[in-house]
Amino acid sequence: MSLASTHLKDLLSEIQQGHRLQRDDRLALLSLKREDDIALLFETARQLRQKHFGPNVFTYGFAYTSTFCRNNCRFCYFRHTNDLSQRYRKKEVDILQIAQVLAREGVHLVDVTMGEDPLLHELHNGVPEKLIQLIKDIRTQTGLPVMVSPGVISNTLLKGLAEAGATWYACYQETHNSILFSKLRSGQDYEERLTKKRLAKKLGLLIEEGILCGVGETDEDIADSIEAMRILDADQVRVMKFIPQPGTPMAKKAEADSLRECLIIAVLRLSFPDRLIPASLDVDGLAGLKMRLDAGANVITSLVPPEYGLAGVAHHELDIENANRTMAGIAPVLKTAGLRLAELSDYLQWIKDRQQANS
Ligand code: SAM
Ligand code: MD0
Ligand code: SF4
Repeated sequence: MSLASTHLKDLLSEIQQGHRLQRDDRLALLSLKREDDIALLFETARQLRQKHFGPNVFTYGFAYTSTFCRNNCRFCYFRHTNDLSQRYRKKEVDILQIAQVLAREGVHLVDVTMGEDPLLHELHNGVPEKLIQLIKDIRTQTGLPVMVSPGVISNTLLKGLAEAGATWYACYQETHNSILFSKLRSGQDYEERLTKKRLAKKLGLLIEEGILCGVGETDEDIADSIEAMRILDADQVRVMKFIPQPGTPMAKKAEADSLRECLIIAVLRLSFPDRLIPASLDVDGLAGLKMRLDAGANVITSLVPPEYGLAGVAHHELDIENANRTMAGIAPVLKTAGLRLAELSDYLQWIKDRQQANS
């Protein structure tokens, strides 16, 4: 589907006036090729972000606490059968120290992410206590909101995490094409993964839904994902381009195009003007930050403190030990993008408003 430039201008100005994007509009925008058309789309995305958030950007610290995983996702470096990936499991005391370092740096949230590590699911008196206690401790010691990204967990653990004071449950479907899902997340249940997010929402958690691009999806699949995110009423929505990982079945697949990720970020912004959309440092490192912010993202994720032996996900090393994924690293980029770090109170207010809207 192609869109003449005059129609594009009309469509974008309608969107600015509150017109809700239809599936055909999304498909047309996703297929834009001309540089100046894409620039116009990004400009509209920035204007919508400005309308809802002003120049404020939020920042998320990232702690990948265990790289052990029982799953075998074809795209992931940490898949169970990848002998090349180095495994570690951080101790509670070290994770708390990392959380405090992040808090002192001034991030707005700590994202506690992990592989589906069987040890995390161990029961103590019938309760999977370890992660619940960790979240409680991070909450009391930092006072910051916490996101948990543990993959598919039991309903008991999910409920325990909500009660422990977690604010967010992040769990990305990657695609809402169930056939492609089965190829990517082989051996995993599409409905089960989706249902955890619905339950999390019912439990009062905010939820983040996400997709990958460059994994064999079509524009129609992306449009379907956006519709699925809308039905899920996700509070934060993301896309990340696929990065090929050594030792995995998709190691030789070509790396996706960053511009395509940015195009999808912009269409997400037009579809969800008042929601949070990440620009992840995990994908193209610090060098890729400005283009994602320019496409309408308003959260910088995957800030990782150096010297703690922490890994990233899409890039397990890029820009970590050189301290590029820190507040000091991102500060100049924010400035050139004409944005500023939000106050913590702004972030807490946004959370409160979303929780109220959800209840
Ligand atoms: N194990 C949990 C799970 O899978 O939900 C939490 C980890 S979560 C941070 C892993 C996410 O990183 C995946 O859902 C996927 O979106 C992204 N990811 C993993 N491998 C990637 C790769 N090679 N390129 C880009 N993104 C990747
Ligand atoms: C990121 N590396 O934000 C993190 C991760 C998990 N909630 C997030 C994918 O890019
Ligand atoms: Fe495990 Fe998550 Fe990687 Fe899949 S994406 S292999 S569930 S860590």
